[in-house]
Amino acid sequence: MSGYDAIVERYRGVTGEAPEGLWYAPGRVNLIGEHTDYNDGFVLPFALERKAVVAAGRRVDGRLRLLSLELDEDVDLALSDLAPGQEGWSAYLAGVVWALREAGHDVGGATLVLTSDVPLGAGLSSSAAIECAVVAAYCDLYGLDIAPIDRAKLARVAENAYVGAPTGLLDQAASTLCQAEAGLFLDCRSLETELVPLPMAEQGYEMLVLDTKTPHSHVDGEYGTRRATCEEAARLLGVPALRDVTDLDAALAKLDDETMRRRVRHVVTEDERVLRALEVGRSGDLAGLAPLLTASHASMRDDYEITVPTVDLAVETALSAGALGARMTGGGFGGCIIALTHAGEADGIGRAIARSFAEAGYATPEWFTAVPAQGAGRLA
Ligand code: GAF
Repeated sequence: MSGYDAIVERYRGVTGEAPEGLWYAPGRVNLIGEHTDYNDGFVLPFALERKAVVAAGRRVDGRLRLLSLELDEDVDLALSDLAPGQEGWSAYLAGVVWALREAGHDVGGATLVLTSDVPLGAGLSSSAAIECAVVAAYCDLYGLDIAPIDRAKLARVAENAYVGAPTGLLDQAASTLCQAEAGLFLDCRSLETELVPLPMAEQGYEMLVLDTKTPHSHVDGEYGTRRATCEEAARLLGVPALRDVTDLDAALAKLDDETMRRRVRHVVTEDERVLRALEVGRSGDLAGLAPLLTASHASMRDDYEITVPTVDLAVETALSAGALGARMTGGGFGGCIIALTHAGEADGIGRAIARSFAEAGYATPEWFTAVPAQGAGRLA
């Protein structure tokens, strides 16, 4: 039985009926633009073929019944009891329903059966995929006319206010707005977007995504600390956000704290790298992305200090094994790297990294080749 048949069966098992539909939303890799979103800056992610899928149908009894295929768990909540602070996987679903109701949408209960093949805690937006799939389901089930960017914002409210992770808009925007065969350039202040064609196969490239198996989380303190330092730096510099720093040297000269200076340098140079990546995408020759990826990694390692030894070893090994450019992707402190390789070489580079991990005594990594996929929608 496929995963989707299994969620339909599970839905039938608890309600006695077929679901009203199946909705999905993908995980993502961020090609470039890390920790720039909450600084009002620029990001350039693309969606993965791996996705969260919900079998869903409305309920009239004011309850939310949430089931997870992989975790084999069953949560039954009254809509009137939904409140921030809920823990565990079900908070990502319940948080969306709470956010919709808080925003004034007149939505009732539902039964939602979830399956997902986005690896958890790997920095590939497994949580945003769940949230955005539930937003897509609820919009169709309850006839809500909500623009895609506003759907992403609602999903982010679930993540920030209900789950309690102080993230930016990157993940939910990617999961909702991405299109197949393209990256999504997003200006996180104006919310303007541009689709950036990524014809990797056509140009003889592949994108390796390798999970270091070092788990990462947004709910712990490091993410919030980075964010708070950026906000304090912007305050000291007298700008609304670090995106507004136009003269990096002058800004650094105004700051006394060395850690803060490094954080600012990362954010400002990373924004520049995203804009250069956008130019590369517009020019149509993807080779120009490679040095930007590697420079982004160095900046995350040395200035933002969000990489860890497994991630650094994976990037170093990828580059010495022939990758054209490589970087950690996502929030950091573990998770995945991406590497731009010549076509046919990604798997061998994955194996080279696995060997170097074995020598270093690290867990065995997992990897796949990513193709830019379509954002959230209805499956059936
Ligand atoms: C996580 C967050 F959820 C995003 O908002 C973003 O800040 C990212 O880390 C770092 O670029 O994925």
